Amino acid sequence: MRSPAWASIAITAFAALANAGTPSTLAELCTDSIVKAALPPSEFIKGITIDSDSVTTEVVTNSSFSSEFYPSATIDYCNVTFAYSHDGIDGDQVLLEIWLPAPTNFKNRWLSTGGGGYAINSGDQSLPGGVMYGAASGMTDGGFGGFSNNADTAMLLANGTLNYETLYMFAYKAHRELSLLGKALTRNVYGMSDSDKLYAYYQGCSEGGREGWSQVQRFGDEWDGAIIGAPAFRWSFQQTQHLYSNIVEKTLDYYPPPCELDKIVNETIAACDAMDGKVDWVVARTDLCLLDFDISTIEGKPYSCAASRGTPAQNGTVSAKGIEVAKTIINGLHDSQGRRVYFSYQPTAAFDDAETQYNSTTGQWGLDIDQLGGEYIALLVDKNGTTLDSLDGITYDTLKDWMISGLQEYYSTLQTTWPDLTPFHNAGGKVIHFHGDADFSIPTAASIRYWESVRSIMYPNKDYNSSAEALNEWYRLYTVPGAGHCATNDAMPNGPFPQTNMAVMIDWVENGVVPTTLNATVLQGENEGQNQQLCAWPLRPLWTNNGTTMECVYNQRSIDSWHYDLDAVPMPVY
Ligand SMILES: *[C@@H]1O[C@H](CO)[C@@H](O)[C@H](O)[C@H]1NC(C)=O
Ligand SMILES: *[C@@H]1O[C@H](CO)[C@@H](O)[C@H](O)[C@H]1NC(C)=O
Ligand SMILES: *[C@@H]1O[C@H](CO)[C@@H](O)[C@H](O)[C@H]1NC(C)=O
Ligand SMILES: *[C@@H]1O[C@H](CO)[C@@H](O)[C@H](O)[C@H]1NC(C)=O
Ligand SMILES: *[C@@H]1O[C@H](CO)[C@@H](O)[C@H](O)[C@H]1NC(C)=O
Ligand SMILES: *[C@@H]1O[C@H](CO)[C@@H](O)[C@H](O)[C@H]1NC(C)=O
Ligand SMILES: *[C@@H]1O[C@H](CO)[C@@H](O)[C@H](O)[C@H]1NC(C)=O
Ligand SMILES: *[C@@H]1O[C@H](CO)[C@@H](O)[C@H](O)[C@H]1NC(C)=O
Ligand SMILES: *[C@@H]1O[C@H](CO)[C@@H](O)[C@H](O)[C@H]1NC(C)=O
Ligand SMILES: *[C@@H]1O[C@H](CO)[C@@H](O)[C@H](O)[C@H]1NC(C)=O
Ligand SMILES: [Ca+2]
Repeated sequence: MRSPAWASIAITAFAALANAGTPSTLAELCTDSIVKAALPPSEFIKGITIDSDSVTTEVVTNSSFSSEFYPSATIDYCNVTFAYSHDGIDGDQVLLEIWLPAPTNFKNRWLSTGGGGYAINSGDQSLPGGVMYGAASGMTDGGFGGFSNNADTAMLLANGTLNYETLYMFAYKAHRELSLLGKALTRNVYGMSDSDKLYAYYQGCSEGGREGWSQVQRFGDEWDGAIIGAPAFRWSFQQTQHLYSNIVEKTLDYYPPPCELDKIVNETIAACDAMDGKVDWVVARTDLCLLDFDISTIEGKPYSCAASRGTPAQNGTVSAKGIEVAKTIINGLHDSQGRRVYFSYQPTAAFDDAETQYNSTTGQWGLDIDQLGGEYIALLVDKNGTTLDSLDGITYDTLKDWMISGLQEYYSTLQTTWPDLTPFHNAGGKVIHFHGDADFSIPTAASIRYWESVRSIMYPNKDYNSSAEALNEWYRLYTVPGAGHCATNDAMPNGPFPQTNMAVMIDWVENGVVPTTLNATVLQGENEGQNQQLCAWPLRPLWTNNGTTMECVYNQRSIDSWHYDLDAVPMPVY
């Protein structure tokens, strides 16, 4: 299905315009009439009507952007927006915003971009990362009522009634429509012929990473390359585990002052820094840290934090209870029979989910229900709101039940861990997948588990090393030393971040340059600007020669530490 019938319909419809001459400047290209003429016809996707009167165009020049996801750049583009609707749904309207580079800068590339949390786009933040590489770049509002409306605001029609169109749009349908419509418009507006190759890329992190996988898993032959950071997939497990830290606190009846947990993180970094062979206040081997460092040794160390907005100054010594809370969180969710349900963040990750709140009346720290975890339960399990007011009666076994019932209820929509990527692979697609080693919102092991699922499902007859090698030819996973959730980390400022992924992906797809290691840059601190390379799983980084040479090594013990037997779940969890 690479060249469906509608492609030639669209090209024919555009012929009149092409004859009149393809626009050669941004100003010529960026008019309502040119864009209207380049829209694909309404029958292009069955059940979709494009509102050609809704087209807006605006030339934007000399616009500067900086981001951790692309190098700083100043760009010119045409800002195009238009609306379409799904036939048979009253009042339905979906908005697309597409930034078109000037014709002389266009390099036959399309980029789809995603969102974060319950957002399906990142506003103006992601589109520059395509335009600067000559890609027409697009985002969608998902039909949720505007680009700044998140899916959660449209998910309930009434209490008890889920909006299934919103669910499916958020899960994968909106991105499918964005890429089909965006690519067709791009081909037409730049006068590309049927035989011209339009390279199709995806870039997104967190929920945006899940959205990327939703496309790669279902519409594999639509993509040449997907850049996916820390994806929020395995949805029912991922969202529910946000509440695990709270239930640990409740079960152990101890609500640590934030400063105490901060101290545990700092001492863990100090203790594990050198395990990677380089003393640089970056823990590149959180696997060895998990295996070889016992955080009990931190008990009794004094901590002190100044007062800041809403929180008083905190002084004390790390308590046995504080250590027990931290250890139980790192150990991951187990049910009442001691069987493993899920896994947790790596040591050195901040304890964000365990954040407590101060009661100035009592002078005590108490429960602060994690917003993302609470929202999943209120919105998609209870279906009657977006916040959870209480965790009364909730136990480790309740969390297990929510993970398993959610696996079933959202298997075909939000779960997003379908492990057979054969169509994508057969079409020549490439994936760069990365995940911060100190991610405090999505466990790093969540990404490792998925890569391993794809490996074992797609190469069932090969041994570990040969299947890993085969998968790495087209899907590579890198952990990012010191990085937090889809970002650099102030607690380990000397860590690298892969800022040039789009350039690396283009080199891989279009020039065959395999990213054996992933290009990364230190983006803050005293070594700002320094280049570092990230190892591809299952190899792990190890510095030698007093921290001057990095190698990517095979270490069975480390690899094994990332693999979990979820024996409390009576189903495969990919
Ligand atoms: C482009 O923007 C920069 C600052 O962002 C400004 O210094 C420069 O004059 C602008 N150039 C043009 C042609 O507008
Ligand atoms: C693009 O155009 C739309 C519609 O006019 C507008 O709402 C949006 O703010 C514009 N975006 C930029 C970055 O100019
Ligand atoms: C659901 O109920 C809550 C409070 O009971 C109310 O605030 C909210 O607006 C209701 N949501 C919808 C979609 O009706
Ligand atoms: C942890 O280290 C950071 C610097 O990386 C510092 O700002 C913070 O105060 C430390 N926290 C504690 C509790 O010592
Ligand atoms: C906490 O200790 C610091 C010194 O580390 C001191 O300046 C501060 O007054 C103490 N605060 C409280 C509330 O005891
Ligand atoms: C603080 O504690 C008091 C006394 O137990 C209680 O009445 C109040 O609701 C608490 N405040 C918050 C914000 O939890
Ligand atoms: C939402 O539904 C749950 C489960 O039925 C119920 O326990 C809870 O009280 C409801 N919350 C609201 C605000 O209606
Ligand atoms: C896999 O390859 C590594 C070297 O890359 C080697 O050390 C290891 O023994 C191999 N494992 C097996 C099972 O062959
Ligand atoms: C790799 O990153 C460095 C900065 O660390 C940058 O100068 C270089 O252009 C990048 N390489 C690619 C292929 O983007
Ligand atoms: C190792 O490197 C550190 C700084 O990175 C330096 O202080 C130390 O002298 C070096 N040791 C040797 C033996 O070269
Ligand atoms: Ca180190």
